[in-house]
Amino acid sequence: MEQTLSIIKPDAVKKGVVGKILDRFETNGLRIAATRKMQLSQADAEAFYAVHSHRPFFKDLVEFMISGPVVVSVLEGENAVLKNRELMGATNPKEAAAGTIRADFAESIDANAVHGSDSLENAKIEIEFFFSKREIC
Ligand code: IDP
Ligand code: MG
Repeated sequence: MEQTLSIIKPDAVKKGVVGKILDRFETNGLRIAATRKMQLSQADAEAFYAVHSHRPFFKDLVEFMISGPVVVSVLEGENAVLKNRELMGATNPKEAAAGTIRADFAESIDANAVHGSDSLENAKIEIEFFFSKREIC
């Protein structure tokens, strides 16, 4: 049993597809162990995406992530990290496989609807960034 962190990004929250995206997780064997809607601060977004701080798109990424509320969730299930990445589809929605969340709900590589942890190690760090132990059940 694994846990992974999901973020429904501001573009998808604005579009009103939070329920549709959470349904994809539940329908595909990922249980919602914790979830919260919140507005990230600039410091939150910079800290969360610190690994990308040297990338040319970092400033735009932070600006986008604070442009409106997000929905953060802990997803739990067998192979949850990889399963969530498969459900999400490729980073660039134009390259995302048909039927994936990004293919169906995202417009561009900047506004690409969802974040998902890319490894079990990063999942642990990202979950701790957003949730206390007693919020995950
Ligand atoms: P991921 O979200 O599929 O794991 P990462 O490479 O970890 O992709 O990048 C984090 C986020 O940064 C992406 O989801 C996307 O929003 C943004 N991003 C990545 N590459 C680019 C780019 O080349 N231009 C603009 N934004 C990018
Ligand atoms: Mg990533």
